[in-house]
Amino acid sequence: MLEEVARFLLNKKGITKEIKEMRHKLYSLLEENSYIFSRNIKADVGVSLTIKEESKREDYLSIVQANAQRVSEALRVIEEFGKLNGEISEQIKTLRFQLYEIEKDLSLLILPSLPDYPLYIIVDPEARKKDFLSFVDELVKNGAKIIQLRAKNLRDREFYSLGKRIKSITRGKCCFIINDRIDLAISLEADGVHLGRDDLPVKEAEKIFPGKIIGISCHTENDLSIAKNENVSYISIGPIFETKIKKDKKPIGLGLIKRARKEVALPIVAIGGINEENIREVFEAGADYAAVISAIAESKEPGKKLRKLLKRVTK
Ligand code: TZP
Ligand code: MG
Repeated sequence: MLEEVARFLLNKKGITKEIKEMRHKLYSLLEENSYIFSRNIKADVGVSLTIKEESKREDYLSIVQANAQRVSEALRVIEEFGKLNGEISEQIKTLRFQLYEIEKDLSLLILPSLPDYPLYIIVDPEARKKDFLSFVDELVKNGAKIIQLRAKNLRDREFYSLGKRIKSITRGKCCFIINDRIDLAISLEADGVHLGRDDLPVKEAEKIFPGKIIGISCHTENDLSIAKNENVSYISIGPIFETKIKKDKKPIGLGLIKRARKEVALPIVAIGGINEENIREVFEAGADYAAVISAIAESKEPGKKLRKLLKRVTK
């Protein structure tokens, strides 16, 4: 099943090959040890046992998770029985750990992801008071690939109509994310939502906004360990540097990005006080994306500013 997902759904040669090799290795280990002959379908009392959850899966991600779980349980059983005759057990254990990596890689490939483009631009009408829509338009014309609409103080109707206009500017050109408001993300048919620690839990968001990008904010080590176990497309970490947008939040520096890079496979978006001078530091620390508000919103030539920031991290 995992091989089919990698091969036919994701079209990924590398991971398909890895799973195939793993399968062959397992067969040869089992054959060498005559395990295959212990199988007896007719007399197997487990054949007719199915549990309700097995007959329904919500999405591809749950198929991968359920099947990886089955493979892992099967390997565990062989590993235990294998202890009776020595070395096969260790080899099966290696396969089991390899399986965990495969499950993680497949899950990441299945979750919808942010475009492969280092700038995550947050547009906020409070940070850019004049010509807001032409400002957004200029960013898209200058190649922006990720735009998040953040509007903490707009009423629903205003948020919605602003969102509609941004949706039409970004359509087909740029990934459009909504901050905080999953209800508006749904009604605007955005590509994703960014949730803070006080917003709807990811598990609930997944149910009502399936197959979409869900990102969450992390400020502490604890946030990070929670995020590790959630089906999110990315995590944001910050504020990294001093920022006037969140004056009440103390900057956390680059440490959490470095730790996250070692501990989680999820894409990392660095945020907070990022500008031309310091943008390289966040990528050097391990971030995959830099999110910016003021650096671009306060520029007289936002398109030019975007290109300058991009140049700092791509040359
Ligand atoms: N979350 C953490 S810092 C921040 C948010 C929304 C503000 C980022 O704005 P700026 O102007 O790029 O510092
Ligand atoms: Mg928020």
